[in-house]
Amino acid sequence: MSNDAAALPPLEQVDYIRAKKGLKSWLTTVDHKRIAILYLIAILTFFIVAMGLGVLMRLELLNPGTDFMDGPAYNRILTLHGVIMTFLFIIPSIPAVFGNFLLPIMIGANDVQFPRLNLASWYFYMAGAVLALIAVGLGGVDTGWTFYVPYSANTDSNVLLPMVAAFLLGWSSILTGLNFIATVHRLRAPGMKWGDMPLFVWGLYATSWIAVLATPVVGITLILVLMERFLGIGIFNAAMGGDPLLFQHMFWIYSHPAVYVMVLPAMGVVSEIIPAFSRKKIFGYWFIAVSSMAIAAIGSLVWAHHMFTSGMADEGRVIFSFLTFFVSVPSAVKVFNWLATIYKGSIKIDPPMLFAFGFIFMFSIGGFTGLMNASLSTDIHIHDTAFVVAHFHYTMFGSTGLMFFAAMHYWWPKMFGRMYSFKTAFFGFGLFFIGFNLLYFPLFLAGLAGMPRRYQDYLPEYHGYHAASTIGSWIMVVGLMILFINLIVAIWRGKKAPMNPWGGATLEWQIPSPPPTHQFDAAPDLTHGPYDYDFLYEDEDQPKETEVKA
Ligand SMILES: [Cu+2]
Repeated sequence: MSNDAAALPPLEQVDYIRAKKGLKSWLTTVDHKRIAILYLIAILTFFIVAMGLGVLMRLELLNPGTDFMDGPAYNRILTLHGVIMTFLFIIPSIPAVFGNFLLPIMIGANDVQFPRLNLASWYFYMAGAVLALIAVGLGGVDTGWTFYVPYSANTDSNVLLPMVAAFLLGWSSILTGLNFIATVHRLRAPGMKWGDMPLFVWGLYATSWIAVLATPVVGITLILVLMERFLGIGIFNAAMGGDPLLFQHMFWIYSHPAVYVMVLPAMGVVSEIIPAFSRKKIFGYWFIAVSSMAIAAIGSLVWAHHMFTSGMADEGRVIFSFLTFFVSVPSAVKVFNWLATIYKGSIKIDPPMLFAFGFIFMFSIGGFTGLMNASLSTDIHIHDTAFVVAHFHYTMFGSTGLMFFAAMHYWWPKMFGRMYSFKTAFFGFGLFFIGFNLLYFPLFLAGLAGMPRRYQDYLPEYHGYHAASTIGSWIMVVGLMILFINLIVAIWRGKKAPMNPWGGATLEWQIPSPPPTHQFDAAPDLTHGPYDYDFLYEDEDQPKETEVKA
């Protein structure tokens, strides 16, 4: 055996990035960490494409009248922005990237329960993405991301491909959910009880149940539209004995719980970052864990709050309005517990913690305006206005999107073994935060003043709101690009990352950065809980490196 071979560490000790070379080794990998990176590249790319479409829409709305995009073109760009952001970015974002990378490590396992199925989920995702892009090439679709009938059953634009794309993306989400549920039930390290799991894992677990139980409903709904459109079977068309409201009920029975598929993982990331940078045990561990499950359960009973102006019965409206108020209770419990954890903590403001503070600000605005949407009297007025657009961008983009970027800044050193420039990250965050609020907050005011959503043009009295909003979009995009470039450059130029740069107590901070292919060659010892920091700080300022004992 040559000296070189003897000198090389055993394969499973080489980090997962350098373990095998070549594109094929990535496209056929069953390593959860590599699959996470495949998702990261795809999801970030689609986010940037859809963000570009958003900037184009804002540019058109800078002034009243048509500048470069007429109504039909605007409808197609708007639909594409919505479809990509919803199905290709925000729904898979945190579970597919950080769930895949961290879930097995956080419970002391070497991979998910079904590694090959995990890779298949990525290929379902890519197949859906490719179909969506082909649809763009064929002229796009102009129905809006909600594909409402009767228009989607009759429009000339191509709905078949985008609907099949959404169907395949749904399967990617279902299979990932199944995998995560099986992994949490079967692969926890010996001695790790449910109450020892990090709260991010609880967030993913609750999310996975929604993905498995609710996603099939939207899949069936889209198939029914295609059956009516191509086979002439009357399901939603009133003239053929169908009911268009049935579509709305079925669509939102999935799509409202889907907002919790988006926000529950984000809340899980907040529950990891806040105690680590407050160096304080999380306040009310079980309240947060149970509220994740409560949000998943109650969140499945509120869908018709999207239909308060659809002509549904008053009794129904009152019930769904009440349930929508009710689902905000477990969310408020989480916000209270995060603030209680910060209170009297020894706070360290590194980039991930700044994002977590940003989340609490954005999510609170999104939450409170959600209560305005939930109350029947105000919703009748603000339904389908720019107010709703601002609301869901604060909850989806300002909360989940922001926590996706926070997760990148928290776990980048672990995923790539490199630190990034904090100064640049703070600067990028600042521009993002200012730009975001200048972009979306004026839309609350425009909506209250009657500005409809999805309109390519507007009356002169709305000009001020739109001009401010468009300028905000430029500032925000510059901030985001600075954040992304800072992280990507760090992969090659960043200082080598220690095993535990933030002083975290969950298991990923007790294995090397980046981790080896097989992160645990023996069951990890679980001598302390996920938020017990004392063992790290005994009488030193810096967290000591604690290797997982073989
Ligand atoms: Cu909803």
